[in-house]
Amino acid sequence: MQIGTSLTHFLIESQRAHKAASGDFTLLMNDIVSACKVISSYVNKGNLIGILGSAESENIQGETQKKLDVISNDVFTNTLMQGGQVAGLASEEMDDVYHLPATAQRGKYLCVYDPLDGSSNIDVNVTVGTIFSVLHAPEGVANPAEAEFLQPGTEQVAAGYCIYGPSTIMVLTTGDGVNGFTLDKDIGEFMLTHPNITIPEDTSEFAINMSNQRFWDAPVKRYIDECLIGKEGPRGRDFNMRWVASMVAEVHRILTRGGIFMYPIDSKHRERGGKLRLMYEANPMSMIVEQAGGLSITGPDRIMSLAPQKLHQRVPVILGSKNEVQRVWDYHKA
Ligand code: P6P
Repeated sequence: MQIGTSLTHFLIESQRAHKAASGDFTLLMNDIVSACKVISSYVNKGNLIGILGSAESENIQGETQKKLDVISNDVFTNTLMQGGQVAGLASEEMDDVYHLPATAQRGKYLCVYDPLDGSSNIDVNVTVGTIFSVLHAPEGVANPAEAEFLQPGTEQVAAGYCIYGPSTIMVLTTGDGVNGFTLDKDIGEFMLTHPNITIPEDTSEFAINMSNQRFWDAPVKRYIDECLIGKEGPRGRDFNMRWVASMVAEVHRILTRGGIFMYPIDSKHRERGGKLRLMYEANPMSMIVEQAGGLSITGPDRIMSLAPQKLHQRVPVILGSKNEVQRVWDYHKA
């Protein structure tokens, strides 16, 4: 579809292409779009309406919740609950799966989300985003339990994020490529601006939190050391580094110009299994990256093949340009 198509039109055309489609997914996506527009508005207003800073509460991760974390979670949860297209919800900000009120209409999807990823950046006005993953709900189950959410990434119906940066951009895949839509706030519509996104297979830019260097395992130490040696070493070229501490910003940069993002296992996070969460960070971002021609691994394994054990399970994440991630994968097999 050509640049300038609205996301609404794009979804309707996509529905038409799937003859059997009931339209329920289109309605769910419209709910997600509505929630992200509201979150974008709150994020952009920030302290003008006094919503930055701490909510004086903690989530299951033991992280202090920012006011905007809680507000974003409420917006996303209530919008999808009222939209009638889901049978259950789960969020980084809610300890347990969310059961809809008895009177609420149920639908055939589950949605798992990080309503405001990178929120530690909110107070310093750095880019944050919403990450979401859509799964099939089990037939005829009024209140799906945690077990029904624990589906491997390969089972995702759709995945996406909305990045709240200089522009608000919705990036979405339903398993048939990746497309990006920029919010035109004058008309309140997301417009197709990044059709058929593909990640360059090679890169000279890595993203990792270097302060954890002494905790890394040997394969990651080897890879980063070679990048740092640059053209005098085995890579034969110099590398650049970025670290925003906002996964949505890192992934969007990689989709736009290539790169490799690494939050590997390390001795500091080994007990917890890693830093990032499988169900609402690693899996949706892995679907997007793979659909855009990249790779996404834990180090030894493909992330989307993992069988989830717990809703808030953490995993190591190494994703991005195919040839760089493959090199790290090979170092883990060496
Ligand atoms: P660190 C944000 O809290 C997050 O979950 C990801 O968005 C980001 O990539 C990572 O953690 C940043 O971690 O240890 O650098 O603060």
